[in-house]
Amino acid sequence: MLRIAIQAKGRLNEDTMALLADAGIDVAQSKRKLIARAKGFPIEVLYLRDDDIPQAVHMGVADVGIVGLNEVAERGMAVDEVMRLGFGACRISLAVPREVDYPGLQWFEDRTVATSYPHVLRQFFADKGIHADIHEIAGSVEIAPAVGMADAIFDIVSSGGTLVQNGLREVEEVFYSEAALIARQGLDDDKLADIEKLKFRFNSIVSSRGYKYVLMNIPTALVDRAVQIVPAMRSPTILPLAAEGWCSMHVVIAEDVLWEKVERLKELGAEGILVLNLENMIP
Ligand code: PRT
Ligand code: ZN
Repeated sequence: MLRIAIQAKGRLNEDTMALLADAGIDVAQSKRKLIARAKGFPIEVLYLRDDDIPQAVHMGVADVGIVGLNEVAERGMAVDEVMRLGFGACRISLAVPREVDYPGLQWFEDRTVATSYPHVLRQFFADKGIHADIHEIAGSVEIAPAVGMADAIFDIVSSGGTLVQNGLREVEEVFYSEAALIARQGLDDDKLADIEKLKFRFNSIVSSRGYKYVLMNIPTALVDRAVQIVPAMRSPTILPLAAEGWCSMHVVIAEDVLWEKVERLKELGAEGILVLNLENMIP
């Protein structure tokens, strides 16, 4: 039986629970319990603060975990990154007061930078040969320059709205992060086999995101031209219709080009176009 550590509450919790549910792992939602048994997969769920997940996995309190790569990098714990999960995307960036005329990294020489990610920042400055004073604070990093605690900050950014609200400007993107499945190093073969199964389920969910399943009726004579509009995974599925000279074509289309493709197919002569959600895509 595997034990997986996930964030008890916070930004990653909802997407993590949804991923487990889509993967057929049914976790009893009792928030008061630290550990819950799941149905549908031999797994136990351990709810932790995200900061504690890399260490829990490193030490074997849990075999696997779902956590932001930013936390994995900051904690500096040796764990294996099994796969990236496509949610919780953000970056850890250096930001300076808006009015600073920023000439490049040398601006940070001998300045004070407030952050909750001192380890990642120390490594970055060491690589770049910058000597700065790193001031570790636990929260509300973005207000540090305004209250005179620091010249700049190094913090998580996603939309950038928080920086703007605090009169700051992002000048260097240092670390890209998203949620990932991590595993303890040196697990036995039984556990590794279970992790492979978990990975297979997660993969089929993550790779189906951003795609739609599209069905349409189209004159058989136009199929070749339709295929050029929508190059499918391997080749589109074509089924004959009872009506002479017509067929039904099924394809997978990326959401960002969906409407453009559908309009072109309609112009070509496709009819009865159905767009369906795609839950899993098993390669
Ligand atoms: O209680 P616990 O310790 O478990 O949670 P936490 O409060 O430490 O973390 P939480 O829940 O806020 O974030 C969990 C993880 O989500 C982070 O470690 C990142 O991997 C990821 N993530 C993704 C983010 C953001 N996006 C994000 N925007 N974490 C934090 N933020 C903060 C950011 O620091 C900023 O202050 O959200 C604010 C808004 O960001 P903007 O740029 O959209 O304005
Ligand atoms: Zn945290």
